[in-house]
Amino acid sequence: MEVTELKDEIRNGITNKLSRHYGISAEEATTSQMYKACARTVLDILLEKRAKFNKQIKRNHSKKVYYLCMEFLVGRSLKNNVYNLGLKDEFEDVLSEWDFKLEDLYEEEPDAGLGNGGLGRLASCFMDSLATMEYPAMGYSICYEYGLFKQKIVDGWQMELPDIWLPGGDVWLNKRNDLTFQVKFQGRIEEKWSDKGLKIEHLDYDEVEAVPFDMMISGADSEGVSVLRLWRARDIKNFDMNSFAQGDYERAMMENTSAELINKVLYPSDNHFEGKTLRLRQQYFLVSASVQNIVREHLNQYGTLANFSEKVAIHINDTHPTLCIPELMRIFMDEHNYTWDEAYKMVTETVTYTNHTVLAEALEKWSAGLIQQQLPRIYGIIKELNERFCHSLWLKYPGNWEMVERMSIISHNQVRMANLAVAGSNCVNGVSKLHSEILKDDVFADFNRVNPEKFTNVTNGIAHRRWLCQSNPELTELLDECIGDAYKKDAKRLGDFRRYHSNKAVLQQLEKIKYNNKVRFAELMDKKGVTIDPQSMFVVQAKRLHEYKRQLLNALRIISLYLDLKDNPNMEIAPQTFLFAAKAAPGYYIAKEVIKLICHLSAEIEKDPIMREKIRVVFLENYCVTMAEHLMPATELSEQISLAGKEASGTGNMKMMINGALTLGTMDGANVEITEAVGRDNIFIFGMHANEVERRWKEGYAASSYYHNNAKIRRVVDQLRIGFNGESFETIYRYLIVGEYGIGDPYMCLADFEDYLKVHQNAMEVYKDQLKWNKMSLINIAGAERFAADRSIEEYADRIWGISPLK
Ligand code: T68
Repeated sequence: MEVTELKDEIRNGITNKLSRHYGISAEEATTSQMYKACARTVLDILLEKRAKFNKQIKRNHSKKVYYLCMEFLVGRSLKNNVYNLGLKDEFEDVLSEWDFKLEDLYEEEPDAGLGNGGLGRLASCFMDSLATMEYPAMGYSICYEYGLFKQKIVDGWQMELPDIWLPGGDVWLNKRNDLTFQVKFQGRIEEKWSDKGLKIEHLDYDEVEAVPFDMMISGADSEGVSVLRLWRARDIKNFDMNSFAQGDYERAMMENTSAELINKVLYPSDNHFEGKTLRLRQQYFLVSASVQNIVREHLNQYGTLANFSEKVAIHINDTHPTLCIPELMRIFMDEHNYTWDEAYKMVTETVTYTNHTVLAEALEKWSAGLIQQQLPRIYGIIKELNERFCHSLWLKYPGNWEMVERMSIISHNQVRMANLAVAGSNCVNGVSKLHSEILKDDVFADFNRVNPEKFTNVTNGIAHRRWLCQSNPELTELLDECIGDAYKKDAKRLGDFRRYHSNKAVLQQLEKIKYNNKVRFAELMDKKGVTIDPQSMFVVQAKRLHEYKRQLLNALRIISLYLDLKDNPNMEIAPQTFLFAAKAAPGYYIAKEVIKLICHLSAEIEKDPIMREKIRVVFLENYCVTMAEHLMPATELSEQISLAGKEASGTGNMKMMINGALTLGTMDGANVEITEAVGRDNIFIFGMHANEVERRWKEGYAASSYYHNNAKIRRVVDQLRIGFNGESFETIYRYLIVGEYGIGDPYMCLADFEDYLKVHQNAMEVYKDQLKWNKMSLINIAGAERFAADRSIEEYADRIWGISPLK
């Protein structure tokens, strides 16, 4: 289409929306009304585009992937879609006719925070890549009414407020009343014999209706559009028609809550299993509605299920949607009369699974009784699946009952979801090389012995168009000038930037861009009443608050520096700002104590006018996708300091590196591959390696010996009891030295402490030599070529799902 035509279409779209929804003209519109009118205009463009794309997929009989995930951390949509559609200039021009700025409209949009952290954000990045590379794909999740809570810090303590995103966010949702499905809970199962054989009947169940709301995600410079289908629950059975008919409205309205509870709120813990009934109902609700939808769509197109696994790949992102395995079995057997063996074959050929954690407390183990009560038919299938599975193992490894018990799906009245996911799928992957090795050697060692071909690795990646091009326009411009813009569609081309590693002008330009981004970030924070000096070095740890991620180690190091500066106020150091951004799960006490420590340490330093010129600690309230988009481009040193072996991959590490930050981290998750990509000289690595951690742990780790034998550590830890800003941190002191079960410091902060201090000193030395620093920064930007989500998705498509792009 011609530019003028495009602009006409946009102008008409906007004025029509304004007139239809608000009865006003563009001149009369508020910023919020204009945002919504633009969003609706974009949505219309996307719907049309999606319809075309869908037609082609259908015509080609392409195999399709369905990505099931309890979380999608979408963030804002307007900017991303306008950018990906390539309509930024056109929108800007049209809006300027009415004195509106596109940038201002972006600010009207609330984040869709339907996820906790890395797992949910990864799912969103993948939707972007799937659309851009024109893969036939669809995402499924829940339309939570409240996403991840809003964080408020009061006197250093985290408070949680509801995240009300729908007014403002709902313009992106396209309701599909024509595609509802019934999901059954509770009740009882009866087996009846007839001349057609055994018939399973589910009686006295509670029924909930699933209503889909579609979100469109545009591909960049492509014909592709991904649909993210979000389910909402609607009550159908509990409505008391009798009372209603008799005019007793009060009574009829009662009870109308239990179904709608299902999509009320996202569970706010990451990397932790929550065995609550409502969470189980959420999981089954997602799975049942999605699988019914997938089967229906397949039947509509092909009229048979015989070719199901040939045309359908269902991916379960972590174990949260694992119930899709027994749910598919149920549909194949109970509704389409397949035998057990036929159904099992089809299911395992269809389903694939990604593991995102090795933490024991995160592995899902549902009480068998709870599943039996809530999902009686599903429980029956899991039980039979387990019996057959254990029997086959027994035949293969006669007498090895220990191994069979370890691999069993049900054990001690608990359903182990990871074992079910592995047994019911054809491929299992970890999210970084190291993590995938740990899965094979440790978590799934027995499964790997039986089916080594099932296990593989796909290292995570990020949507580089969002995290580099949209978030960091100045760096994007520099890259365009140096290497052209092919890297936007082909991230490998970013590697070409290496050529400039000794180009002084480019290196200076990099430094200037970083400074400008820091200034912008400081200005943004200033509006919120937070003072940051852009002349200081920005050292950032931004991620969920978790013991294994060791924000505490970072805090202990800052305390050590603080004590040194107290001793010697004239110490020469480059001014540094230590930025923390993290949400803690609401019930995670020690995590909240760490936030409090950081905040009080910050206040203590702030009181000392000499100290605060040199170091400053800032806790950024309410970290979310939008804040990350401002923070990543401003980061100079990226803290990735988890205990080796615990962080499955990390993706913040990739976002910071692609924006030119240097990583200071342990040999954990994708840090290992980042080290490979940039070389040992362009990264700051410290601490024990995963195997060393394991060995030390087995020997019996004693944090107290570090305390007793190392004066520096002792002084820092003792300072916790003395406290900061009038607040003592006895709990953290005890956590480190005494421990809950006699094991102090379970994530070995003290063991890595000295090495961490050293590597920081080393980083500060290099920082003094800005040219060298910029060179390293450039090599990191170029090295990020392999951490694009496009690359991850290509690997999934080729090696795991067996799907091809449309063209
Ligand atoms: C993260 N996991 C990993 N989990 O911790 C991170 N958990 O290393 C990895 O990079 C990322 O996944 C993507 O692979 C999570 O984010 C959760 O958020 C979560 C949510 C609910 C229950 C358990």
